[in-house]
Amino acid sequence: HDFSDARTIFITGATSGFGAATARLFAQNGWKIVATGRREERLKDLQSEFPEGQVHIVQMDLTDEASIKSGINALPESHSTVDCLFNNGGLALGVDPVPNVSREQWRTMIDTNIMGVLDVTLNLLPHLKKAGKGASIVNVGSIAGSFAYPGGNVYGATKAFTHQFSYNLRSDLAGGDIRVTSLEPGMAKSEFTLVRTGSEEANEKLYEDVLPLVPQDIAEIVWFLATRPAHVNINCVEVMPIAQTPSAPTITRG
Ligand code: NDP
Ligand code: 8X3
Repeated sequence: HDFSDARTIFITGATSGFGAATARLFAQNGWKIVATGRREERLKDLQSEFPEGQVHIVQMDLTDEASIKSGINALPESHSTVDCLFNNGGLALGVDPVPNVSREQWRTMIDTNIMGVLDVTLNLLPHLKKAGKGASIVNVGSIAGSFAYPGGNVYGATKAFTHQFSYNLRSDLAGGDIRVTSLEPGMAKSEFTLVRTGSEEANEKLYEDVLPLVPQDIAEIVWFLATRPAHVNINCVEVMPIAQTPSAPTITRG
């Protein structure tokens, strides 16, 4: 296989859920992949599914700036021109309302969902610039960044950050070639709820009798975004399963 002319997508959180599905979809369509995440075994499994030279893996912890920098600085020449950055890695921790929260969990969400996205973006910009016209950044926000719910406190706030940072980044990059999209999904079945609750039971219960989005749905949207003509910037995509609706603000009586 000759991948010398293939485009490259850099994915954070490629070991599971949206990131893993997106890696597979782009690889099946001939793109080169930089797959990153903490769980190295899963990265190796992903790499082994595709021809040699197509998937470059980097063990990277989004809460650790040094690991982001060293992973990006060590990109091989073959994967160092990046056409799309999928800022996807992230997590929620905890479902309880204030004040029944853990400061440590809050810190982890802020470090991962905010500082991780910032550090990856800043360090990857020169590689996106090398790609020139058609380059894009897709940042994963959430409907939790727009719609409040009890227990959403800091998770939702980190995703509101993602939305506004995406828009502000577009402003900073004005006049250049790099597009920026805030992709804001609703309920989707991945390992998200398992990580958030630490409970198989809670995970099963949330998705009971409902058809949520699946990672492939998100992968197909990322594909659409990354393959628009170079002059088209889709600012924001908000997507829910048909079974989920934006509900009215809650009223407390009595
Ligand atoms: P998963 O739990 O299935 O995947 C999360 C990914 O993020 C994993 O690959 C994980 O990799 C990575 N990740 C988490 N923490 C770190 C870290 N410190 N360093 C590096 N990678 C990390 O969940 P989803 O696929 O659903 O989540 C992807 C994104 O989508 C997240 O940002 C999430 O907030 C967002 N989202 C999810 C929704 C849902 O309902 N599922 C809806 C809207 C948004 P590893 O553990 O190997 O490091
Ligand atoms: C995940 C969606 O609504 O479960 O970002 O918080 S929600």
